[in-house]
Amino acid sequence: TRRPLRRALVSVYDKTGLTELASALHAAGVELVSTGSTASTIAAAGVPVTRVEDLTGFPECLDGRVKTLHPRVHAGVLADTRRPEHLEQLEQLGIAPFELVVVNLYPFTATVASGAGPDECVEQIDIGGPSMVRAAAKNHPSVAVVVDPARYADVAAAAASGFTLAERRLLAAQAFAHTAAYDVAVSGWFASQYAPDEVAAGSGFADVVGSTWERSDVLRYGENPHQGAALYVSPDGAAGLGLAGAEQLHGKAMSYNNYVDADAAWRAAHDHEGPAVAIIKHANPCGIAVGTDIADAHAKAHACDPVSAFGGVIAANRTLTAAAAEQIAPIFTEVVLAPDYEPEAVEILSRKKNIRLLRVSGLTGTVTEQRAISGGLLVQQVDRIDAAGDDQSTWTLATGDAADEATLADLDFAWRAVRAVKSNAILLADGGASVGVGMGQVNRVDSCKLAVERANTGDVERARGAVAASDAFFPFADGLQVLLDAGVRAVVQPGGSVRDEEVIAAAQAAGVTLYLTGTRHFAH
Ligand code: 93A
Repeated sequence: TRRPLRRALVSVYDKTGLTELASALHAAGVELVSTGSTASTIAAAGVPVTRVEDLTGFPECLDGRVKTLHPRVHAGVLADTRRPEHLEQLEQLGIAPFELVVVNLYPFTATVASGAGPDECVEQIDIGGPSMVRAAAKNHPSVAVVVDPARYADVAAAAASGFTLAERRLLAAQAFAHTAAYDVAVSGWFASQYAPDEVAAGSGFADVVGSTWERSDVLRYGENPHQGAALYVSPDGAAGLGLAGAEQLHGKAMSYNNYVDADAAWRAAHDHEGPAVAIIKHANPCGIAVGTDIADAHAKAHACDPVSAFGGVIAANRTLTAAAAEQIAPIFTEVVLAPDYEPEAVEILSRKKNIRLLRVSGLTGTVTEQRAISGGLLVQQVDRIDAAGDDQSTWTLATGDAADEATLADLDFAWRAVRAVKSNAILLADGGASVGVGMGQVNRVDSCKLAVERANTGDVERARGAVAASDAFFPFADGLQVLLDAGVRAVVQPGGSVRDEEVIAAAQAAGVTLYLTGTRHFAH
């Protein structure tokens, strides 16, 4: 199925690797046809090249807007050489077919990013390039198409023998992905420039659909080894913001699951204002704490569940200190994230070969998040601790004595921390640290039992005297009763169940303070 290369159409904006490619093709006996400055670059390297103008008999015109948009070019790209009648027609028209098309497009995204004005941006919308790319990709039974200079080595290697059909199919798939991404960038820019009100009014979230997300890394695999995966950065992330734009200071390459957990950890640590540390496993916290400094916060977070913290991801919302690094070093840890590191901290942690150290600049400005569903995509605003009911001053005291200052601080902490726990979520806290987490159960009673069980593992009984937060209301009194029986001193929950009265009565009977937020924080 290899199709020997006799003629190649080469028209590239990015001249990287061009002369080497042209030399290799020429050495293999491939005839080159090129546009203006591509042809000049090839000729300057001493490689023979035919100018498109000489092929078409038509000058490049209109400032280069019309270069390759000509039947003599497109018939040569689109002829299906499996069909005798196509070959016959080419013969009659005096047109030779192309077996290879190498194109890369005008740099539209880079022009927009440079802050250029609208006219300049529009001028950088490539018309002829995508036409050739799409034509060649459509005609992959006859033509190989290359859009990425990273592929030139493959072209040089295949110059003498040609590409197989399987290779041409793969190249075609990449080519269509490339032009599709290009058009998404163009449409996104047009929407934000010329239809911003429509975008804001949210015919949904056109900012997502039309955004210019770029692949920044191909990951070894996805959630499991049989799943392919890649990392994309949003336009915000490209500026080095957020996890996707992180700088890795040490360790093995990040995996898909590392990213998932790192993101959960990073967000959880940023839900608190004081120095905070979140330790995450399988996207759930095995400990979250605030402290006098990062080392203190880490010690408290780790103490929540030292067994589960093994192999976890640790995020700090302040510079990671040497003292914190000394504490973390003996614990097997997959990833550490921090806005910065004391130089000594990097040195201490780098003694471990595999631990990944990431420097991350803030949360992104990204306000929406996506989740794929079968046949589509769900888009929503990101959940942050900024809803009306997250401000303690808006809470309603449903029963019991108004909490003292320390208890209020713990309730505030627990409410912020429970946001990071997968639903159904119950979090017990004491002294600015989680002490028991009940996560991801399909009924709230089980989450309550789990939180209490975790708090009371070993010989410690930490549930007694702790405060509790529930991410959503108690539908019945039974879940809350588990917490009351375990001796919690105060509870915060959204309220709003049809059985609120029963639930409040249970707290009242136990003499426990209960606050209602009116806001919930499901996380599924
Ligand atoms: O302005 S275009 O849309 N019109 C065309 O007919 C055309 N043909 C090729 N842009 C066109 N190209 C693009 O020119 C290619 O996609 C490539 O990016 C660039 C190469 O031009 P040169 O060889 O003059 O550098």
